[in-house]
Amino acid sequence: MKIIKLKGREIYDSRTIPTIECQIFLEDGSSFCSSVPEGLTRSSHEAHEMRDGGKRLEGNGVRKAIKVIEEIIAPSLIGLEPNVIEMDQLMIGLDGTDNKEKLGANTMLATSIAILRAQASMFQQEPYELIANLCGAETVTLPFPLINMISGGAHADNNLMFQEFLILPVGTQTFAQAMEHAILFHQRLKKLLIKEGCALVKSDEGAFAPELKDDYQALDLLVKAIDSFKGDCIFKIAIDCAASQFFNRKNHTYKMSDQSATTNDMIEWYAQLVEDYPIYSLEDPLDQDDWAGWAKLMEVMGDQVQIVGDDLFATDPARIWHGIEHGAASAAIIKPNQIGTVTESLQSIQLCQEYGMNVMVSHRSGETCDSFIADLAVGTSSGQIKAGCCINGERLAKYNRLLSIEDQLALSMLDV
Ligand code: 2PG
Ligand code: MG
Repeated sequence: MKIIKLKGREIYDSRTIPTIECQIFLEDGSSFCSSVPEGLTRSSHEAHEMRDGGKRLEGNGVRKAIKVIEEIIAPSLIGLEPNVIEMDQLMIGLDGTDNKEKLGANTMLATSIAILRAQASMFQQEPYELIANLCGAETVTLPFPLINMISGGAHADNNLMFQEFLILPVGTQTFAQAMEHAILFHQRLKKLLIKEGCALVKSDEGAFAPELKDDYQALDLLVKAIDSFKGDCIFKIAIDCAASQFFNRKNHTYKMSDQSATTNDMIEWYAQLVEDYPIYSLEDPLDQDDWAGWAKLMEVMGDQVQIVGDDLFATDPARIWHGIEHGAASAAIIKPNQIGTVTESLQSIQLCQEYGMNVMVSHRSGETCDSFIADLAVGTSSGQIKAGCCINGERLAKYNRLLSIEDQLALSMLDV
């Protein structure tokens, strides 16, 4: 089934920033769409995002990206059958730069995901089934969700230093049950915040963004909500510190409220935090280029808590490999738009899995309703996913897709 046309379209993400949608048409009249998200706290190691610049839409328009899809990529794909691995290679060749400067990671990823969907449908497969095939996997598993409940940092208009305070429901048998517990938690936390007199302001990812005394109060609120379940549902806490945001590159210190802290101070402080709170995971606890600090942190607490690299790795297999060699983290965040193609995202995941590093597939803070990352998490059996709070359509699109996949897998097991 050959590709007959590619179309690019400018749509808006959850922050009202323009983003690119790609639609691929096949000769039987079917078509497949995909759109890509956009990050706010971007790693400086992410691939290039193509935007128009200039005055229109504050420079964020994606008309150039539309032109790239329709005038540069389309002529190379039209007349061929969709094949994501081959076509990703083709686009990487067309781009020819180290960081997708010419075609744009946003442009390439939108096209790559649409190709994957078209290819899957040709074989009457779901996208996650094709992903599992591409990875040579015979079985798949559902990930467990890490759900953002309180936001701070650059994602919220409040005084909290850390970007995300997430919870993960533990001890549940199914994804559906984990979601049930998360939803109950969200309701419980809402009541607690009302009781504390906090305004129910929402962050970019739909999480609560209350004005609190400090980050400890956010953690205390989560613990209070956890305790209120009296063991009926069990939760652990995860934090995305997004430390590059409060790192001062000039004097190599971290700004914590009024004080400045060295890497060693930060490590000591995290060690205490992990003692005091039921923390399962710390994402980006240190700056994205503080490799030595990360390795030290791993030595001190790597066996007690999952240490996750997001800005550190930027989904780049080369940086992940460096991290593996230097023992810098025990998990990697995978955000396909940091690298720009499905194929390279799969390479990063497989590299982690081969060398015993955990994988957490992730959304971005500016999202569309595209649910590709849900299929990516299942098809690669990533084990973990974070897609924001369990509220707002663009976040629920991912969680609901996972519910639907779990349901399909249960049905197909019954069929056998
Ligand atoms: C993160 C993400 C998503 P952003 O840091 O993990 O939660 O934020 O998309 O702004 O980089
Ligand atoms: Mg992060």
